[in-house]
Amino acid sequence: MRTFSFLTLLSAVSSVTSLSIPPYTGTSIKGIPFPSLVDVDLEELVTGLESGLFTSVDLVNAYEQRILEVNSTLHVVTELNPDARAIAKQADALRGNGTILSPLHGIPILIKNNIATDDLMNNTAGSFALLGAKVPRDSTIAAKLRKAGAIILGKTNLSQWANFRSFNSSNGWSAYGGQTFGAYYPGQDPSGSSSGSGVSSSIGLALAALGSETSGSILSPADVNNLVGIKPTVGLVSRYLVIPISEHQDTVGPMARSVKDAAYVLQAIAGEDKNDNYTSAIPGPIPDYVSACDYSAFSGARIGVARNVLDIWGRYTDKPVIDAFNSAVQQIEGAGATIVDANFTAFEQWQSDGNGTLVLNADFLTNAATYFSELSVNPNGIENVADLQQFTHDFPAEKWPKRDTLQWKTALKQFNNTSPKFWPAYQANLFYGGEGGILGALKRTNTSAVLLPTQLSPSIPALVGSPVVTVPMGFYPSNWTVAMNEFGNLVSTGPNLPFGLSFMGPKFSEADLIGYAYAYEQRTMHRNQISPYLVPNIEIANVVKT
Ligand SMILES: *[C@@H]1O[C@H](CO)[C@@H](O)[C@H](O)[C@H]1NC(C)=O
Ligand SMILES: *[C@@H]1O[C@H](CO)[C@@H](O)[C@H](O)[C@H]1NC(C)=O
Ligand SMILES: *[C@@H]1O[C@H](CO)[C@@H](O)[C@H](O)[C@H]1NC(C)=O
Ligand SMILES: *[C@@H]1O[C@H](CO)[C@@H](O)[C@H](O)[C@H]1NC(C)=O
Ligand SMILES: *[C@@H]1O[C@H](CO)[C@@H](O)[C@H](O)[C@H]1NC(C)=O
Ligand SMILES: *[C@@H]1O[C@H](CO)[C@@H](O)[C@H](O)[C@H]1NC(C)=O
Ligand SMILES: *[C@@H]1O[C@H](CO)[C@@H](O)[C@H](O)[C@H]1NC(C)=O
Ligand SMILES: *[C@@H]1O[C@H](CO)[C@@H](O)[C@H](O)[C@H]1NC(C)=O
Ligand SMILES: *[C@@H]1O[C@H](CO)[C@@H](O)[C@H](O)[C@H]1NC(C)=O
Ligand SMILES: *[C@@H]1O[C@H](CO)[C@@H](O)[C@H](O)[C@H]1NC(C)=O
Ligand SMILES: CC(=O)N[C@H]1CO[C@H](CO)[C@@H](O)[C@@H]1O
Repeated sequence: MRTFSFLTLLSAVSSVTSLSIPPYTGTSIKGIPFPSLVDVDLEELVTGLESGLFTSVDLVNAYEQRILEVNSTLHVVTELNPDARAIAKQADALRGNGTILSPLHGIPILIKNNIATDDLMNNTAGSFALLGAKVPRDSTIAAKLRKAGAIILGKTNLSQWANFRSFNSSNGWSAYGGQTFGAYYPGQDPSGSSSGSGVSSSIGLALAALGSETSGSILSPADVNNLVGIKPTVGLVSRYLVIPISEHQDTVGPMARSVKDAAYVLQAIAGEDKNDNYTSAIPGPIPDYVSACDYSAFSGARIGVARNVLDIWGRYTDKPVIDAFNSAVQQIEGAGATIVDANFTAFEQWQSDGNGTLVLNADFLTNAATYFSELSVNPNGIENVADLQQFTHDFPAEKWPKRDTLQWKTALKQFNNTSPKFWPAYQANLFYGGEGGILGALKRTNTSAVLLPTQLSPSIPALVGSPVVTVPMGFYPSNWTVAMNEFGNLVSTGPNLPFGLSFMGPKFSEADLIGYAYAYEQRTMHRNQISPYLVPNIEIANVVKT
């Protein structure tokens, strides 16, 4: 357990001579105790910057060296931003004359390699098809991070095309970035598709990272990498110039080590954008997500459990996960919530329905073509999914056919989302996610959130674009038997691997979900109960000039 606190450092800084150093598990900078970068949170980094203990340039140097320490074993980061140090210098200069753009001012953040930046970094979704491609301007997300003063430190590896290429591949593999591994067990499946974002946040290669989700791609890597992940409502965050799968399901969100840090990052990226008209559904001013972090959030709350989903899928879920979930429900009840069943009434019917795949295929055909048409430089002349498939088959480094392209082959046989056939398929999604799924369950039971183990939570909210927040809930016992993934190259479950708890809510209920997630996190702090087997050694102290 760490013992450093925000207040400890403030008093230490202001009275260095009479300092009595408290015990701590981190490092010390200029003789002053400071948490290790694997544990540090945003408020602690801000305190260090404000007190002059270190600069943003120091942070960039430390994080870059950490990335290089583990890059050849974990393959987490595909590209460093060559401008990061100059941006940090500028942030330091602004801070020096009293200009602070936001709480993220001068803080390094990594972003998934499908979020475009108009700079020297490539945006490829892990494919050589887009290497060297250029966008005419920053994605709205990247522009918002810059406006908040954050430093985009680099691009993280991912399951190629956000896992929309193969029927049989491995999480976290891309032709461009290689195979990402998790840091909690040698050869760990990092899950996906925001694999590098998950692993980099978990071992402190930046304060936090952005991932994207169509169905599980933030939640699942947050789950297995001991992180908080926020999958925002589709439309809360702009997708403009983010390589798409589905306009109806895609969203971008933070992956961080604490609920509050995730809330700070969400605050910076949420908001309306004329280039993504789904954001016009935002119901009002963006709430203050940081002050939504409320220890008493469960007091008087009605919280549901998707009991029938647990009954149906629980059979295939490992006992440690179910046991931890049952304890979590009890703790939430003990914290003042009323717990009721909130069943997804059409869940069984949904399992044998194929409309969800039709919707994703149809959206990808249209939305990928739109993204390609927005490029200002398109070196391989990729205009649509057929071109992409051809390129991938012809380019040896794409590892076809060992890594297949069956997702595209299937999509290309089908209609796109301008076809009249799209509407009924999409309506089926809205039923299974809505009346028959999460939205109906919330309404019928008058609950403000529904709980599931994160292993079981992503699919139904994905259908309607509703939000989910995951928080660490526990981990497998140290004698758990190792099991491999289907592709045969990754450890999918094993000793000490983490897992999380999901809070699912109505659209645009992020502030409530953050409140619950925080109230649960602060009572349990499961994140601190296990450590990664591999953590970089470089700390800020190693780069600070004294
Ligand atoms: C990651 O490591 C590989 C192998 O050591 C190296 O070639 C590559 O340049 C590194 N990537 C970055 C971003 O430094
Ligand atoms: C602060 O410094 C920045 C960068 O050097 C400069 O652009 C800005 O004008 C300065 N602002 C004030 C209020 O001095
Ligand atoms: C982007 O890709 C080009 C082409 O391979 C390469 O020359 C360049 O170094 C890459 N950019 C970064 C920041 O790695
Ligand atoms: C968004 O814009 C597209 C055309 O750019 C239009 O077809 C669609 O109806 C708009 N959607 C909303 C929700 O306004
Ligand atoms: C929820 O579903 C389970 C079956 O999985 C059932 O036992 C339970 O009674 C249901 N709860 C409600 C309130 O309908
Ligand atoms: C899609 O939903 C419709 C309406 O419920 C149903 O008739 C049809 O069989 C579904 N299609 C597939 C492919 O499952
Ligand atoms: C979508 O399908 C329609 C009808 O088949 C076709 O005219 C259009 O070109 C397709 N759009 C894309 C992006 O493939
Ligand atoms: C729903 O629950 C809230 C408490 O969370 C309560 O204030 C409200 O009266 C309830 N409404 C209905 C219709 O039961
Ligand atoms: C792991 O340890 C627990 C007790 O700590 C024991 O009950 C269980 O049988 C062990 N499992 C294996 C696979 O050895
Ligand atoms: C998936 O790929 C792996 C590795 O090539 C192979 O061993 C396995 O049999 C494949 N599974 C299926 C279902 O095709
Ligand atoms: C850009 C980059 O760092 N690529 C590395 C990713 O990982 C592979 C191995 O899987 C390396 O070969 C690349 O150099």
